Amino acid sequence: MATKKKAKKTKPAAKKTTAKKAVVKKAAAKKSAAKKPAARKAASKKVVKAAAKKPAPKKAAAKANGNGHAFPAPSTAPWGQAGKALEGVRILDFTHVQSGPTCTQLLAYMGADCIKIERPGVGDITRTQLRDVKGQDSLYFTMLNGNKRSITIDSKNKKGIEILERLVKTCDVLVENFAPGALDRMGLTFERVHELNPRMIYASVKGFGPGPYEDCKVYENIAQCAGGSASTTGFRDGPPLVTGAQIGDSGTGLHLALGIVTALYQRNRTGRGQRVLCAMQDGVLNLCRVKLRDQQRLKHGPLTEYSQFGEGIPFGQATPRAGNDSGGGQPAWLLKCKGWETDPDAYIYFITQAPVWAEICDLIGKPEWKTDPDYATPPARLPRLRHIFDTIEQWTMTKDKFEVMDICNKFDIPVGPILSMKEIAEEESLRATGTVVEVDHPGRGKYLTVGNPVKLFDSPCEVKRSPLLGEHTEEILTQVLGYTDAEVAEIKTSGAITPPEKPARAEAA
Ligand code: CAO
Repeated sequence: MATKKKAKKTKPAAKKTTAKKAVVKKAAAKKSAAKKPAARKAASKKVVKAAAKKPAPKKAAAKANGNGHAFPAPSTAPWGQAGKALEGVRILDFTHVQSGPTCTQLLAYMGADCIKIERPGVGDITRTQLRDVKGQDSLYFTMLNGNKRSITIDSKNKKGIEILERLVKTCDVLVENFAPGALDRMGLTFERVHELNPRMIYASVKGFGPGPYEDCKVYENIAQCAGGSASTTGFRDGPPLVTGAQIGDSGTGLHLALGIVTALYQRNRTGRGQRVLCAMQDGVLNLCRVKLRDQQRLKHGPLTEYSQFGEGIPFGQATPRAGNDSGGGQPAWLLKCKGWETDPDAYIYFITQAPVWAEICDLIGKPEWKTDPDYATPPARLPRLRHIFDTIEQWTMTKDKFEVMDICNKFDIPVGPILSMKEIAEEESLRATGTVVEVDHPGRGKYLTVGNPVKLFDSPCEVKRSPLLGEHTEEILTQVLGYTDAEVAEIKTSGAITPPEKPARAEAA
């Protein structure tokens, strides 16, 4: 009984929303009633309908609220003490590997209660991948699953499905990134989930959207290749290259997070959830938008900001690889700095921004370029970029990358040092802002993770360690789902939350 009571307590989302609706209705009713005394007696529902039809009350609301919507009065709580942005949102996190976990970790950072479902005895495959500490959860896992709770459920066990369906009823968002069809095979089709909980937002990452490849499994680099990134990365005379930034996985996770919060926002109005789908190919292409821009520009002549133009090399049919060219309207290149012979990261990215051209000329000892017609204007410089950057490099090679940065910043010349991961890990300013965070883990000890890169000033982020496999199973069964102790004991013998007798196939790479 006690546990059931607790379970009821832990359903704030639905209650809050209903309460919020009531406030909205009441506010609208008040305004409407002020104009039309006859309506005063009407039920708040009717008043809202009337407000929608008649322009006068709408105007009144707009006057009061700026854009015509009724909102709660601004909180008087001090900044950061009015609750987290996504407090009250509960997520059924059926994600694994990288793309899905990136999304749900971010939502958990924003305050959502993220319940990660893992296979008993196995868990997310990344727990054991690329292990650095024997027998402990890997950094691959721990850095993508902070701020979450873990429950083990065998989704192929009858009782397991029953527990999952109970979770569906109490969550706001289901996030998954299984291979196409896997969730359907568990019986958790969108239709079934929507039937159980019409408010559920059902969010998926897949490799490809509907089309010829929709059934394919996809990993990071496949998405980079299929989304246009690889063909436009690297040097012209070399093969396509994948990038270190995980734009296929983490990039798509970010897109999905935006889709989810947008769907939550729409649900406030419609009362119903919806499907949200992010295909990794689409996510990568979205990040490569400027390269599709260049593809279309090719029809109208050479891409003059690409160094291949200055080198007199003709363009082909497709956007070429641009090496370290800027990709924007301000020519730029990567230049060696002092120590480059031994330090692989002794480089600086140097942008010859037009408004500071005169300062650049003075700095590198070429004041005559300020007035020389071959160098004085951006179009004149385009065919000579190679020579210009070689000359600037003669100057940067006399200083280390931080000296170049300091000197150039004084003149507002945009430059950026190549920072190694070692330098980033040790960078104090990133620690100070919570972008790099050290957390303590009971198994592996202290480790660094990337905190919330999005800073919300009224929803500060506290980064917590990742959960151990099944660490919160009992807590979730009793406190969230309301199972009694006797029922939990029964669940324990059903095989729904414990590994099957025959160990699952070892999947770690
Ligand atoms: N209990 C029981 N079974 C479970 C379970 C649980 N709690 N959780 C997962 N499973 C099962 C699934 O039901 C599925 O079984 P069936 O195929 O028999 O139905 C199985 O585990 C494996 O799912 P999967 O096919 O998704 O996993 P995989 O390792 O073979 O493939 C990946 C991995 C990433 C290629 C695939 O999931 C995928 O393409 N996902 C979509 C794209 C994506 O997110 N890619 C990014 C990955 S990060 O680089």
